[in-house]
Amino acid sequence: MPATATHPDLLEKIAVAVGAGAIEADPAAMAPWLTDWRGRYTGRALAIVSPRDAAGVQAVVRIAGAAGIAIVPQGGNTSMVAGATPPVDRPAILLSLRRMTRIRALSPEDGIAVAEGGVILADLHAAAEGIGRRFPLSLAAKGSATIGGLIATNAGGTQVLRFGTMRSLVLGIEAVLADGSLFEGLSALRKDNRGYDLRQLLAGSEGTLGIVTAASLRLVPAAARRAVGWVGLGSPQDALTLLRQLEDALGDAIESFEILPRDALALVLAHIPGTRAPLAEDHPWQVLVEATAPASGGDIAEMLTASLAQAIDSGLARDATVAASEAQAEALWKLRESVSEAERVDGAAAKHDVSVPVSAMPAFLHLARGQVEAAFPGARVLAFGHLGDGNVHFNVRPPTGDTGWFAREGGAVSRFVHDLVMAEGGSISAEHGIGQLKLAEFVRTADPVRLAAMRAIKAALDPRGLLNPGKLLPLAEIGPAQ
Ligand code: 2HG
Ligand code: ZN
Repeated sequence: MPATATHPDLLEKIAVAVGAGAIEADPAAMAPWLTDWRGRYTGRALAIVSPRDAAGVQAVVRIAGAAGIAIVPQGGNTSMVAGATPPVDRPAILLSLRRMTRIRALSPEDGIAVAEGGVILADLHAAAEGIGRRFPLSLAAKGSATIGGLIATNAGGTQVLRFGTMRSLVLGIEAVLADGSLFEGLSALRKDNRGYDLRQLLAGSEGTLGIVTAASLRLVPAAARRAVGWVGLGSPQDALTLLRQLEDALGDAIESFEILPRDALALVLAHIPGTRAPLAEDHPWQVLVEATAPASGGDIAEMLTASLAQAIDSGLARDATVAASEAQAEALWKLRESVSEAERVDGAAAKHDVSVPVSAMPAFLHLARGQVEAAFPGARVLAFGHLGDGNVHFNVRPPTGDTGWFAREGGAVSRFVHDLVMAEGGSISAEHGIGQLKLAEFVRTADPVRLAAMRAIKAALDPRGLLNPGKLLPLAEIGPAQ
């Protein structure tokens, strides 16, 4: 698509509104932002436009809208479902929030941070720490994922067990809507019952209803101490029993409870430099558990160690270690957070981000694995993640050495896995969203009432289908831009 030749006026108008320095139309410079993190989708853009403020975003949306050009919002480009990759079949502006990095306010009294859409999660963590508070959402991509994208996808991560997903941490939102108007919903009132909750409608809308330019976010007291343990177990059922025992003993100090099968640890040790096995022996399943406590809350490491020792004595756990230093805690977290990257380095995988009721997860893991392996001989299931939330990444890797398998069987495997999940009353997207990757499967499996309501909302707020087309809802159902 000869971008600048086809739409020179458009880019000129945008340059007048936000400055020529905010526009990048060089194909080589744009390339890294046009392909998704796993390298499965590559889109096209007339230009990447990076405004500095909400007024700039409004101007770009208005100018592009007047020309019928789509807008694809993007933060750190870490979507697992190609939710921020532009389309190939219609002209689009890639609207990057990466220059909107201001933390507008930090209030320890209100327990609130007001951060712009392009603020990187790790930077928000640091800023909150600076005032003795904590923003309690974390995930492996924290060094690049941005607040706007985390809200747009209602991100989960590794602390959902205690603090919920992004939705439960968002108190207010400022967003540019499809007509260029600004929804000024930053006021972080704890109580506000003026009808529809637009904030929560925008959270998880994947950029299809508005572009999040800033948010008021809930901060929690900083944890004075944390204890991180690694446990070897025989089965997911034992892991779940252990979680409930730890909760009985330590209450809501338990923040993370992440499960990994033997193969996931092996992949990390093989592909991620500087990692080593935390336990002397290899176990079929492993759990990373993190507990935190305030200064007055007793020695949390001692409490976790005692509970894990009891679990070993009773035969529930096979082995365990508790980090003796912050460096050891980081090393354990690195093992967990590197699974996705190790799997990516290893090669293609059919990825399924699924949830079922927590109590049903152990049986689901066992039965679904058996059924997938029977139906797709040689396929290797790698299911890991957030056991305490009833959400695992039920990924399926090709038979060893079969390079054509993914293209041949990937779609059928995904339909097979999703059918098993739906039969359990589960969700085919627990935390990554729908984006492009899950779109066909979402439409195939979704309740028609849910789909109709979503289409009606989209049609009301973005009747021309200009915002992030081709994500979440199929284009044909909204109608192309005029
Ligand atoms: C995680 O929990 C992420 O590590 C990524 O959500 C999961 O790569 C995946 O399938
Ligand atoms: Zn996850």
